[in-house]
Amino acid sequence: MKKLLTQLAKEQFNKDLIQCNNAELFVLCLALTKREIENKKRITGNRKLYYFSAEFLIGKLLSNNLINLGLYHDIKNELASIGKNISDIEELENEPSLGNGGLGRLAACFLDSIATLGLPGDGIGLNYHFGLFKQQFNDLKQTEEKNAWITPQSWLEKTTFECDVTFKNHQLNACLYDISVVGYQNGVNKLHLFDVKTIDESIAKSASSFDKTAIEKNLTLYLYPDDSDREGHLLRIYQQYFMVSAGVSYIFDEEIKKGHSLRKLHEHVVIQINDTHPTMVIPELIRRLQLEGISFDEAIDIVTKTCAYTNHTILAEALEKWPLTYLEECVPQLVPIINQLDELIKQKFSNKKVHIIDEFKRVHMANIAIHFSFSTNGVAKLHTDILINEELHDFYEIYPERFNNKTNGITFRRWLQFTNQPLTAYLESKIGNDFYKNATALEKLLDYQDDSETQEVILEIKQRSKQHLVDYILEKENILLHRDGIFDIQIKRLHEYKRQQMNALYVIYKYLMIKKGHYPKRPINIIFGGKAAPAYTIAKDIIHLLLTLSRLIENDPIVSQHLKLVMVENYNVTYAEKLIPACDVSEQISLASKEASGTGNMKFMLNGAVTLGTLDGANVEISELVSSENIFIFGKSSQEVIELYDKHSYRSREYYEKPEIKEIVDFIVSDELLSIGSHENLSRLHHELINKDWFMTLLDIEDYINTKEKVFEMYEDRKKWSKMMIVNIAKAGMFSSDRTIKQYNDEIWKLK
Ligand code: 26Q
Repeated sequence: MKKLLTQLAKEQFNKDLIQCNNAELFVLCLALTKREIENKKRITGNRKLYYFSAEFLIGKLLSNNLINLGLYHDIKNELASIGKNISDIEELENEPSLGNGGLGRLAACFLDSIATLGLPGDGIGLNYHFGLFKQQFNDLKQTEEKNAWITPQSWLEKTTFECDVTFKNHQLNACLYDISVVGYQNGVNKLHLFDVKTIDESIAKSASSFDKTAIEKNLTLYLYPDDSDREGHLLRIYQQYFMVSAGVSYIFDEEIKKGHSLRKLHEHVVIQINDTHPTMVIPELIRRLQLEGISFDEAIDIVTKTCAYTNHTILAEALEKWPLTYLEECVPQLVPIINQLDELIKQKFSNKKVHIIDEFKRVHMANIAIHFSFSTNGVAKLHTDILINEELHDFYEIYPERFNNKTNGITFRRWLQFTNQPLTAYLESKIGNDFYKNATALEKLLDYQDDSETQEVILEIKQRSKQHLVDYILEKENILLHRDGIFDIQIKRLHEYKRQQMNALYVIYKYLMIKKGHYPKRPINIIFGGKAAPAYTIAKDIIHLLLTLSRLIENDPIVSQHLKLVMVENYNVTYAEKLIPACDVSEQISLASKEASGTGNMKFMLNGAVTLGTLDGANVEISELVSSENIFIFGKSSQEVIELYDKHSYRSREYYEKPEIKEIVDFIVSDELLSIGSHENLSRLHHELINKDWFMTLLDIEDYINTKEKVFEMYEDRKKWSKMMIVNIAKAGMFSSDRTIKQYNDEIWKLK
């Protein structure tokens, strides 16, 4: 065994390894990893990608970096030799929560795959001093705390890069921190996180209260502060412009150092715009190229050939539209350019839906991104089809060749090799190690789907993961789950379209059944995790309902023998890593047409969970791959849902009037729940479901309950269930982000 840490302990602390405490061991692991990364080659090439994103939800990096460096098992064993568990050392790292959810985590998986494939590609983002808020539950309600993560032990590397970013009334000095992104058995790219030199952490009072006008002190303090007021919107514009302007300075610097002419930017540089948040890079690039003596027309041509845009949502409220007056107030230098772009488009096209500035003088960021980039992609087949046929159809008619699909993926280094080491080792023993480099090699496992021994081992591995999770949740949440029960998990941001409320209604259904003496064959554990945006009232009401139900069940000595509900506190990447390996049933129950892709669905499948879902986002592709015997699909189709919206014909009350549904929905405001929870929250949610239900919970509730009952019945055929698990694992290869990135590169980036 290599004695890597032992030697370092002597050098750094003049101690034997065994004399080091966990904090010192953590420092040693970090020092070792950083040194190894420094010795890796920087990935280079003649054409380079810059992935611009307001979010990079990278999660803890120690173990991930060790895996990619090929050192994880050596270090784990060396620690074990002195009686230490590597997971106790991992614990000491703060998680950088520099993202909200799917979009930010996708960016992190992509960076891992880009480096793993040896492609020259850096991330461009912001160094938020406080990540997404820390969620706490008080009085069965979510409260938000600020979430600091930067310490001397963080992965940030201070660089010497500096540039000025100009706003209307100030000029800010940008500085740059890098985080190295090491590929699996490959070289290093960088995640560049820009920061403001004059940032002042002391003005951060709580999770969202601070002086929002002192830009020079607060610009990079928080990831997307609560945007319910005008100041919040302005701050977001400042953040976005700061990121793209500093990013352009960085790119120009690199290009000039390489001796490239900025006239040929598109030959050497490709910029991927991750949702609309970095769209100001387009007018900013045009402005900066003009400052270099390039004409407006030529600048447009260069920029259009350099930029590519990814759309992650079709929810109208998530498409950014900034009032022109806000841009005038923050970044007046962009306004003439945006006006010129708008005129250009208005001359060419009379269709108002493709205009950049609308009649209310709002700037449609997605419209800029589509007109002035060479590629627009959706993130799953169904999502791209909906963009092409519905949401962006008018653009598709203008630029059919620009539209393309890139179904999302996840990095198997983190979501299999790291999170599920027993499964990984077993897979390797069965089918060899090809799948590390070529994920579709997992299909070899299909040969074993009917093999009793394989089926048994797969079930045993799952059982061990469940036991770990039971221990962890008991410690963290003080709830004892049924170790031999079914583990049904829904983890994702709280949003009405994701329909956590529908799962809650199932819990009520089951609770009432148990109360009537109909006990399930086996205990059921229903687990939730997720944060609600601080200003999203209904999402917070749903959390309150879940916490109230959980308390009701815990207080009931009979029901709790058969049913458990836990809403875990502060769900984040680290928590996901503990939950996913233990899951039996993966809840992917969004209203069809609303979830662009989902990526949790892929992580669960890879870890041997079976999906209970609607035909939405990437569930459609999962379902095609595993075929209908190995997935549970329910609910109305996206076409039916789109039609209901078009015709304005959905009335939740009509569904509510059905006695079975009424009984369940009315339980939200029953004496039992009101004696524990808050009248205000519960009755608001109850009212919302009956009178609005914009995301059609009651439309699918019956089908959902019936299908879920079928799932739990099927679970009792342990052989058959294990076969389903095996097929799901075997077919997950398609969802490796290595595949996704290869497609981005072959079809969009063309890096050499
Ligand atoms: C918009 C305007 C103003 C302020 C904030 C925003 C904003 C912030 C974050 C809009 C959207 C987001 C995040 C979106 C997101 O995470 N989308 C998810 O992206 C995943 C990766 O493609 C998909 O798998 C999910 O389906 C999609 O919901």
